[in-house]
Amino acid sequence: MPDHDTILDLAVTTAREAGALTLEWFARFRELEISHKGPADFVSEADFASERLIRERLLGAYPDWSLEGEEYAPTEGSDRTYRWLVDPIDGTTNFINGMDYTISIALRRGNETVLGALYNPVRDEMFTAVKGGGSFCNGERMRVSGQVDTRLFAIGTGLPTPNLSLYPGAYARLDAIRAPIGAVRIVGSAANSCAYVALGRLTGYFEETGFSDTAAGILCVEEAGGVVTDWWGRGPEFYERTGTMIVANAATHAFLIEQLKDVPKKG
Ligand code: LIP
Repeated sequence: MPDHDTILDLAVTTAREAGALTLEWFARFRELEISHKGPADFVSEADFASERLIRERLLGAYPDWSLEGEEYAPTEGSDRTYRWLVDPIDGTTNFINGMDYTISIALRRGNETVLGALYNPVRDEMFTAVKGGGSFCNGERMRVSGQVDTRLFAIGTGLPTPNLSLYPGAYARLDAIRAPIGAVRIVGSAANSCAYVALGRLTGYFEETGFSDTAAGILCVEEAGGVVTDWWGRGPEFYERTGTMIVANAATHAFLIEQLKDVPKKG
């Protein structure tokens, strides 16, 4: 088993390569207006190409490990201990509108995330984390915000697309947090939102979304001193399955648990 730094280097190089590849589509997003292709085809070409590249690099280096991505059926390796979780483009709606998206790669050993690389090619920001080794943005150590004043909280969330109606309570939750805080922000990529919490740009973030989008981001937040639970304050055995999660500094986390408790929820 190679050391974590060696594996992280591979994840970082791979995320950068996938970033460069997807930027070629991203740069042409205005062509969608005149293209015969719909937005779904446009983004899925980029998504598939990104995941193919990531699969080749990661499984090429560690052929016995498993890999679960968003676009292809999972690959089950002979070594069941290690599993990559990949989102080749997180923030596809942002992507087709020319806004920030991310590429997320996390490595799981059994039930824990041991390292992750999360890359925003638009801003050229690389977020990395190793369990017990801290989390970094372009090599600089990250710490969650120290903000404790509710009036200055900046809280990220997401409004799922499409079929918002399948997510009851989305607007009620916005309403529940709106009044006392400084700002609500929809970053448009769950992974990037987690990274922004780790960096202190957001004091917290909550959403119901896929775990493969957020596994690397969650480790970044934990390693930056943040709190991660589901909407009921419960641990990974719940939020990894349901995707309902809060990642935040301690003060924002306590605020969100309290404010969201009476709003209709799934999970
Ligand atoms: C999406 C996100 C978006 C979130 C959605 C979904 P996709 O992922 O990152 O921010 O609101 O719930 O998870 O579909 O772009 O990979």
